[in-house]
Amino acid sequence: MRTTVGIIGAGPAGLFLSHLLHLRGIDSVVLERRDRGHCEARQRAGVVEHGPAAALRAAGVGDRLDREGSVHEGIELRFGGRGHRIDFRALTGRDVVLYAQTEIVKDLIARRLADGGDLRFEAEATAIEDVAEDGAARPRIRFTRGGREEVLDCEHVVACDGFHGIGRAALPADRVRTFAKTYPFSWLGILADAAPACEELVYARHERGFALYSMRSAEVSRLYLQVPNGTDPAEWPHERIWAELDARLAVDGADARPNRGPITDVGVTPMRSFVTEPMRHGRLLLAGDAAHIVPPTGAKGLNLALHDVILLSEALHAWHGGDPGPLDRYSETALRRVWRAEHFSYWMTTLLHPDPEASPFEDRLQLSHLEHIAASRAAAGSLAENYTGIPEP
Ligand code: RFL
Ligand code: PHB
Repeated sequence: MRTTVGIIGAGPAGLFLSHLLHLRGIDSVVLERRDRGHCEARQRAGVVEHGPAAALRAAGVGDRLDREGSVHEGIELRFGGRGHRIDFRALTGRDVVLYAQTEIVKDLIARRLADGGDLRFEAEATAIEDVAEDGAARPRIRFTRGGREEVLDCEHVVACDGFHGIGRAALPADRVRTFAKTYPFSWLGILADAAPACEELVYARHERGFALYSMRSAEVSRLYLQVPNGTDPAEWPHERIWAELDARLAVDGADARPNRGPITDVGVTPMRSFVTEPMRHGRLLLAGDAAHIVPPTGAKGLNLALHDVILLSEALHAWHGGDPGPLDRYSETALRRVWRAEHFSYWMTTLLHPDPEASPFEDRLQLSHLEHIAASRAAAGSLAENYTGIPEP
């Protein structure tokens, strides 16, 4: 079997790349180890920056995002029993769209299949190898499907296979540097059939821990609680979850409790920062979570994945037109944005989570920093700029 671009992973990165390449007349095959239903149901990100939202529209896959997504012109920072609105529109002229990653994945799968795209579910890539052909080394993906081993020969391979995929490990260890940071807490993610009690996202810093109030629709709330690493969701019966959310989202003199309703999904997400440099070796390229991870506090992971593949589709198109320059610069260009997002996500995380290992001094600094953002237009502007879309250098 042969294709121009072999893509491992049918997450947002792999699917959008396959669609963007199709629009440029470049064929690809997407190999995905899970089944379609699993990919479409995996609860994850919700915030789409202005730029990636525009790119989805420009690629003809933004109709439902425009119809069903909701435009958010700000967020609330809540601490010390008070809420402080960060007005994105006033500070940056931009906004973000709340549209679940599950829906982006559904839209992209439907569109690829409608366009005759070659998506292979339950096809697990097991190795990426170089094969000598006409004096050049071409990449080959080995994969298993239905118990059989098969091979896919390609001009390029793009590993969009997430943090636990095989792509990153296929880069030669002596050419690669990785940078990593862990955090002394995780997030408990909660999906509930309950009408959101607020219109905008609330990022709450409370002595008991961070809480995030987000939503999926007029009927579904998406909530997160900071929990210790190693937490088993079974330690969090539904009554405990609601009581904790009530406490952490409390506002002085007002009822800020979230509306309650049946909880349909609970999961624990560890917090991690991670970068691989470079994101390319020869004809093997990395994109999205395969190359970099951010803690979810800055809402950047999905956006970085989409930005990577926008760059990559342009670079691969140029390469096929005889210009290798953009592909040669792919890693360096992508990493500039990645590092900005790494810093912003780290900054938002350390700003909003009381660190169980921090000293009382550091705790006070955190509160002072929050007060500064609430009081200073310049400080709030920096948060808003980074949140809505990282300014190009
Ligand atoms: P994905 O989505 O992990 O997809 C990788 C795919 O590769 C498949 N795969 C393989 N397939 C074949 N062979 C193999 N050997 C394979 N190994 C793996 C996997 O099955 C999977 O289908 O990576 P991608 O496409 O790079 O997309 C990245 C995003 O999913 C991720 O960055 C975001 O979800 C992060 N994130 C958020 N990002 C935002 O921009 N805004 C947010 O609000 C936001 N909130 C979040 C988040 C991530 C979270 N979790 C659970 C990690 C909230 C949470 C709770
Ligand atoms: C979400 O709605 O899932 C969400 C929103 C903002 C974040 C992280 C997750 O920072």
